[in-house]
Amino acid sequence: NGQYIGGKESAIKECDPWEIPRHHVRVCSILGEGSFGQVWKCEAYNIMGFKGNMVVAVKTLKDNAGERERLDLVQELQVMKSLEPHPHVVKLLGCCSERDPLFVVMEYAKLGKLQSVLRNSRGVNYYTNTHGPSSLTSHELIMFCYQIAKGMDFLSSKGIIHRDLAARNILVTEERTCKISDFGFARDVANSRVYERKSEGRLPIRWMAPESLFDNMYSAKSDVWSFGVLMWEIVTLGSTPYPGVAAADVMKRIRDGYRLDKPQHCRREVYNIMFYCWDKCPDDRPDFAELMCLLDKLLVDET
Ligand code: ACK
Repeated sequence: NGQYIGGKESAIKECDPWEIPRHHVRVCSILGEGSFGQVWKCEAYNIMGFKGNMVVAVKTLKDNAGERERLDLVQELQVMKSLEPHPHVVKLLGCCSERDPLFVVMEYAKLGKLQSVLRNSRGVNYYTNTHGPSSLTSHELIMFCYQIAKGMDFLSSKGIIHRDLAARNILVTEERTCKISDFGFARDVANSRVYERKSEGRLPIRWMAPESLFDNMYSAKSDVWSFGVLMWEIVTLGSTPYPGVAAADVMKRIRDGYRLDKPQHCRREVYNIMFYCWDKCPDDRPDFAELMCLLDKLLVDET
């Protein structure tokens, strides 16, 4: 019962190879929405050389979105256009950008956000504090970390800083493969390596490195800090970091050298890796290539 959108559109300009005729995109259902954006499950017809219908995810802006949100989505599209395909980065399939509404057409990841996958895997008694069994094995959890490190190694090698790396921004496919998404904040900093944020929007405080929190400095190494927090989210099956602590107090604690505790069921070797990501000095943190090696070693030693 979906509808073709903008069915009368004609004469798509040839200049942008990413441009898809809007009437080839048919909306199936809404996947989710934030305050300014929406993501739709759609069928796209004859795109990317694929004959017939393909299930895709389409990101759009809501009517109340302002210029800033629009620029964020345009920026996200730009970053995605600049990347060659990688197995652990959500793939851009095309866009409808010649008139409003802007559509960013991406590959569809059936299981949705990693954060929900983690939370849904919890045993029934999680909230009574008696952990029931998880439908994810510890091997799978470390595999998620490894895949994300691999995707981030690729992005950082392209000079891309994500700046909002967190379980809510990782998507999971039907085959349980992790894909990095949500490049709305990402910046291509190939020329500067360290990005200085000029204005303050809503910030992901609990995932931010001290130099980002206090000096607005972002780099591949501030993404590494966030990766450590993301590992903590994975190991705790989607808990919110610094549970019960207000954001202002999180900042204070980080400044005073406090770090996330080792989760109850977390192996020391796993905690050591995340702790290494939280070195006060960015240069003393591992890079994503080293994180891949450390995580790979855990996976090998396990088997
Ligand atoms: O957990 P979810 O279903 O996964 O809820 C969110 C929602 O849209 C708002 O972001 C889902 N979503 C976003 N991008 C995609 C995608 N490429 N494939 C499948 N679901 C997606 C996300």
